[in-house]
Amino acid sequence: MSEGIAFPGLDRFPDIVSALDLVEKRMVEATRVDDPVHSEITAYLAKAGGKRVRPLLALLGARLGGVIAETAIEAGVAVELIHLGSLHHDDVIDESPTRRGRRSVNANWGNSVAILAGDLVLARASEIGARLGRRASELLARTLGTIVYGQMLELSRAYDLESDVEGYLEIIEKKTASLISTSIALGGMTAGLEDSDVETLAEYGRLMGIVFQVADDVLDVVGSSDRLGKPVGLDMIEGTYTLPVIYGLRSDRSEELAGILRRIKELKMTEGLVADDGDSGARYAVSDEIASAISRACKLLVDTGSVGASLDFAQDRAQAAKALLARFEESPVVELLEGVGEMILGRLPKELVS
Ligand code: GRG
Repeated sequence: MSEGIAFPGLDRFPDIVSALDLVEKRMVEATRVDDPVHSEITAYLAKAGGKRVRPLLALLGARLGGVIAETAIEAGVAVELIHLGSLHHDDVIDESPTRRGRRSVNANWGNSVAILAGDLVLARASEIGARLGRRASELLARTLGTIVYGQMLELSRAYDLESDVEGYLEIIEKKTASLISTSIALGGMTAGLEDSDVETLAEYGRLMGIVFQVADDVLDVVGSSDRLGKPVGLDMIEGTYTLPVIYGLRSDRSEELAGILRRIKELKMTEGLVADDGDSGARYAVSDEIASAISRACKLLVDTGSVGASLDFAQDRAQAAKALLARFEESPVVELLEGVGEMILGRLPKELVS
């Protein structure tokens, strides 16, 4: 199973907890088609769990403006459906055998069906967006375009040993932070917050989205495969050179790291990254040689301080996001939002987070 984020303190908000339940039900309903056979496919990922970070942020944004209205729940469904649609496509691109601890849609039904199911889910998100009005609908459509463009940039920079922090930031802002930003801003819009407050929430979400992705990228280096639900170092195998790797490539052991990364690429190209359909279900099968190269790379990234520097980068942004909330009156919701950075970074091994 992949790691989840616990949201301590959420039980103090029974209205948000019950709104999240409603989002859950509506989301599954929204992914159904006329017949049960195809519905099993189109609703498969919606039923597979997930942290529901985006709907939660939409609801918290709405709660900042007062009560959670029906439109806030719809906003929560729309943003999670966009997330789900992009996951369908992401798993096809990565040939991923698993998602959320289960076989992926593509592993079960093939790439064509997975792409179509993803498109259907996205179409349902845009129907809901249209019901929320033109401003919401434009924001959701723009965000979807941004996510797709971010993914195109990521693909075009695969295995690029010249990858830099600026380029990395551009990619993660687009592929991850844009939807997190939209989620909380849209929630605030549904509650009628003033434009300047909505803009602050959007910026808060952008910064937290960066924190979220950097934490994910650090986990790829220092996590355990059991808890991640995928092999450690998968990003390096796939040629996605994230912040710790970029720092490593600028460290005094850059040549050594570049050599390991070149070898991993060679092995990936010759061996592929096969899905092993064993008794325990689909999973990645990584050769001993790739695993040993990955383990050397990960150790180097920790020893050169590249992991630590990535965490500092994330922590700076988490603090900046928290500081933005000063414009809102103190309240339990603001307090919860102030703690989101710590929650995200709390997913990382304790000894890494100061
Ligand atoms: C939407 C047509 C279309 C294409 C999408 C593949 C692609 C283009 C974009 C990739 C977007 C993507 C998957 C970004 C990564 C975002 C991310 C951090 C995913 C993991 O999110 P979590 O941890 O997952 O919230 P859960 O399972 O908890 O929901």
